Amino acid sequence: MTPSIQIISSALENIPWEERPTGSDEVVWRSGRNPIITRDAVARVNSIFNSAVVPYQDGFAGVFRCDNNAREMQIHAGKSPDGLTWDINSQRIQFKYDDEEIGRHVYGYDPRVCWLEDRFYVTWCNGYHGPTIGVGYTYDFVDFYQMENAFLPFNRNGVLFPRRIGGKYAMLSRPSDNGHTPFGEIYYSESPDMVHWGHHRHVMAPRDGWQSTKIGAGPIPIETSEGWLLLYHGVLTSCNGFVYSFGAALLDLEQPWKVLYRTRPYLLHPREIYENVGDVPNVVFPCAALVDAPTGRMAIYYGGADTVTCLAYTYIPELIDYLKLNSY
Ligand code: BMA
Repeated sequence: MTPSIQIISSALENIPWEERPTGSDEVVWRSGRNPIITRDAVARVNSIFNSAVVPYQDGFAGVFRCDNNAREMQIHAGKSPDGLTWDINSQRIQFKYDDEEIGRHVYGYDPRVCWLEDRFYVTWCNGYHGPTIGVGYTYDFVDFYQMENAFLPFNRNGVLFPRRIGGKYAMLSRPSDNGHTPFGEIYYSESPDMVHWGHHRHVMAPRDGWQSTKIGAGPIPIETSEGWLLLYHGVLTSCNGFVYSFGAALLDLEQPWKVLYRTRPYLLHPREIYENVGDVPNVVFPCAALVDAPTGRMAIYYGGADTVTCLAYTYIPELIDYLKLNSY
């Protein structure tokens, strides 16, 4: 193992954690408690999946994708003492906004949450004449404020970096179409003010196998001495439709559009019943990761089969070693 890997992040002693099962040699392993969140957590919802979790006060807070029983896609706030048992609001987040044109709710899904400077920013796939990247923020997971959409439609998977890079805010995104998008590459954009985005750079395209159709950024990138550690989903088109797996990449710290390493094999692939059976079969879709820097532990929150929320674990130094040895 590379002994000198530094993880530039805080300690999180109460990170949800289960050791790798005896006999397993997996670099990423599933929680034995999966799925950790099901539709039963909120009355009259169809599914709770593709959701984002962060440390908050003595516990955790999150923004959850809850599709309701009219199959409307909405995001709800929640809190938890331990990251496992969640109290999720029964009402969707009602953003406060200055401009009705942008704030009018159409749909919202696949949130990410990023602590940046002085607040928690939320990015999500926001309906505005098609999907694009909504941006908002909260200080307390009670009041949420909506800003301008980052991009024109059509775009998905907007993921902020947790600090400015070269003095600018930075975001990954995945330009798409208005449907189920049979293509998709990851781009990098900068902003001086979180409103105006430009200086767009290409990061990664699909390759082969599990990531041959499209790819998209997952959780907020984690800063390490080896580069930004990015988990990303990749899609294969099978005879039976899309299959969503996830892998990892290391991006250059100051020029994150430069990919240093990228996993050829997937890290996690739909194989358990809660990943293979649901509203959309064969999907694992990561949207958040918690990190305890002193131990290197990482807890990954991912959606299973567009129906439930699950947890998986890894040790970051082991993951980085694996990534370097199994890169293109
Ligand atoms: C993507 C998004 C995700 C979903 C995935 C699989 O396009 O809509 O929310 O998990 O498809 O259906």
